[in-house]
Amino acid sequence: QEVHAAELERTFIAIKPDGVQRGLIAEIISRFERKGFKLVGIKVVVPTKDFAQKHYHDLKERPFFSGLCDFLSSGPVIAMVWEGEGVIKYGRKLIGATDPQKSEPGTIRGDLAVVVGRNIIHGSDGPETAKDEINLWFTPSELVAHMKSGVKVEI
Ligand code: RTP
Repeated sequence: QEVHAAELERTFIAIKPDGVQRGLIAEIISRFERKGFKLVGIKVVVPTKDFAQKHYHDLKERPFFSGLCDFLSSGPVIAMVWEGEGVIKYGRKLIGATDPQKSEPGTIRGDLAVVVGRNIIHGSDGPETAKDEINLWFTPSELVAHMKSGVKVEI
């Protein structure tokens, strides 16, 4: 059965500075990749504090907002867009609960993190947020169009 690009769901996933600093990039990418999701955009960015505040605008009333934005802008972040059926919800499942003390073993945070302020990864929490976050972090030309098979080039 053919799936058209327009029907394919996309989500924004970021490996936060602690995940990068701890050398967990490959480990995290590998979990999404082995599940069967497709990587359609990726870059290394050091966000400014202003940019971090835009990303976390929903949390601006929370007491940890400023510290959280300082942290997100403290070093390189791996910004990614992953594509696939159910990727928004299932991506959150792969990531695990926000507080690593409550994340199940087998999840990224459950296996690899200990405290909520250093939970190594971010994932969009719904279709609207996914769209907003993808638009905030990426331009359309930075994302590949969906291809039916992995390789398109014929030689
Ligand atoms: P994320 O957006 O990063 O995937 O996390 P989330 O939806 O699971 O959690 P959310 O409530 O949106 O919080 C965003 C990030 O804020 C940090 N946080 N710190 N100090 C605290 O009590 C606290 N609570 C949340 C976490 O890094 C969380 O991922």
